[in-house]
Formats: sequence, C-alpha cells, structure tokens
Amino acid sequence: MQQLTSRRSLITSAAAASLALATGSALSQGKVRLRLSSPASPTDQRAVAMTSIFAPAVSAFADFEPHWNASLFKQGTELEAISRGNLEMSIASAQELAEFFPEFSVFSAGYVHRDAAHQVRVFNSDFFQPYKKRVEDRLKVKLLSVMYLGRRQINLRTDKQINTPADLAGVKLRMPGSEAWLFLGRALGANPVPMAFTEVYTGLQTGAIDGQDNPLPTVRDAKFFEVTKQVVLTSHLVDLNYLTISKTLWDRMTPQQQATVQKAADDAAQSARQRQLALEGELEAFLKEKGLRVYTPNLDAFRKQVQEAYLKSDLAKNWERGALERINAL
Ligand code: KDO
Repeated sequence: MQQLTSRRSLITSAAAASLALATGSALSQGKVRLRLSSPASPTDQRAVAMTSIFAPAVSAFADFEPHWNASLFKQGTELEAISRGNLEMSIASAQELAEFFPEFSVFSAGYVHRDAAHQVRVFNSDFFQPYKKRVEDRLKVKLLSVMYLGRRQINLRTDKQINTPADLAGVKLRMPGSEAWLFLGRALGANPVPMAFTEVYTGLQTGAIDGQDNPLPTVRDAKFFEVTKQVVLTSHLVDLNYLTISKTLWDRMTPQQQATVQKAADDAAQSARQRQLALEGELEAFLKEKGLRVYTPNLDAFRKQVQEAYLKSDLAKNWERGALERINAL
C-alpha cells in the first residue's frame, strides 16, 4: 500500500522530473538513445520484432538499445524510470499501469479481452483515448502500440489434475508482483505468490512455487517446460502489453520522427502478434513432446468464478462507469 501511495504521488512530480530530459539537446543535433528495459527474453517474439523491425526503422535518428531479461530495470519499475527521465522505453502491462491509474485494472481482468484482434480494437477505440491521454499528461509516458503476449495458461510442477478452480486450492501460483496480478491468482482459486519473472525458473526448480501462469510461447522461451509437468489450458487472460516511450522525449521529436517511430512500433507489434499467434497454435505439440500433460479443464467453471470475483471486487469499484460494457461491445 505504501508503494502504491508513493507510485500515485509520483504522477504529480512526473512533469517536474521530466523537465530535466526536456532541457537536453534537440534530437536533430545527434542520434537519440532509446533504451528499452523489459523482463522479456531475447527470444520472445516482441523482442525479436523490436530488434529486427523497430530498430532499423528508426536508425536514421535513433539508436535503439534494448535490455532484455530485466537487465537494466527490475520488472514493474520501468514506468517509474521513464517518468523520472532515467529510461526511454518499456513494454508495460495494464496491471503495472493500474498501480498508477486504478481504472486500468479493467484491461487486466480475466476473461475480458477475447482475442488479439479485440485487444487492437480496444486500444484504437475512441473509448481508450482518454486513458492514453491521462498516462501521457500525468505520468509522461506515451502508449505507442498494443502488443499481444498471448492466452495465459496455468503451468504446474505438480501432478494433480486441475478441472475446476476448487482444484487449485492451496496451490502456490506465482504471479507478477502487483495488486491486479495477485487478484487474478486468487480469482482462479489459487494461493498467489508474488515473484519477478526472472526468478520464476528457479522458483519452479526449487519448489518455492507450485506453478506459474503465462502463454505457451513464454513457457517455451523461458524454458519453464524443463521444470514443470503440466499445462492446464485455462486461457484465463488474453494478455497484452503496451509498447511505451517517454512523452517528454516524444515531444522533442520532429513530426517526421514521430511518424517514423509510430509506424515502426505498429509494424513491430503487428509482426510479433502474428508470430505469437502462430506459435500458440504449434506449441501444444512441442510441450507434449517434452513430456508435459496439456489439457483443457472445465472452462465454464473457471470463467464463471473469475468473472464473478472481478465483478464484486474492489478493483471493479475503480472501473469507469460502463467500461466493461464498452469493451465487450467492441
Ligand atoms: C510475467 O511476469 O509473468 C509476464 O508475463 C507479465 C507480462 O505483463 C510481461 O511483463 C511479461 O512477463 C514479460 O514481458 C516477460 O515475458
């Protein structure tokens, strides 16, 4: 709670902090450094697209410098770093934004987004524009594009068959460390344990946690299949991230540079989305080959429990009136 309060108060000081960045040299006088920090591994399709599509597209005026595996900033601290002028780009979750803007938790709720195309429609809708503007004005972070992470599935090191949320009672399910993520773990019926992404492999190996949830491509990229026995296809969250950039830096770019960055971001997101979707289709077979059990539980039971939990939660009290209906209608 302490952390939350200080995060929210950061919003008011963001404008002042970012002034330091604004007084730097104009972008036309030299190449701008675009450092991006993310816990994603370099083999994650978003990382691949940023390196192979985004970087060359902006290279005339910017040096894209990615730091994968959270090697520059710890997971969940990137937005604050951008806001304070210490970082230029990140791949942020709605759950992280909800730490600053509680109304963002509606985009992090289980069984709300239906698929990758729905995420794009929501991101580009009129309804979403005020959300983007608030983040720009108050946190000094611009949401450039929506990136598809995939359908999150439950991946366990234990043997017990999981059919309904009741079967997850007492299961130590690792979740990323924020309020909105932990709520999702509880809504699924598990006992959520907050842990940074980069610690999950060891957590599974040592038994500090019983399982984790992530889309199948992440289970492969992070090699979680080496230390787990089963994947329960709950598809409880069609997960997204936002590709972000410092708004202060953005405002110093020429309109031409802004257009180039925006197109590069959209092209990278689109390519990563296609590749991630294709991988999701292929990886069930790959995981079975690796000896994991992969099966679908009682999805109606999961959907019912998760949706009911959100609707009566404190998180939902912060959702804007009609937000869920607007998202569902898109
Ligand atoms: C994770 O920590 O489980 C998560 O999948 C959360 C996402 O929002 C995102 O941060 C992702 O990790 C990283 O990009 C690593 O894939």
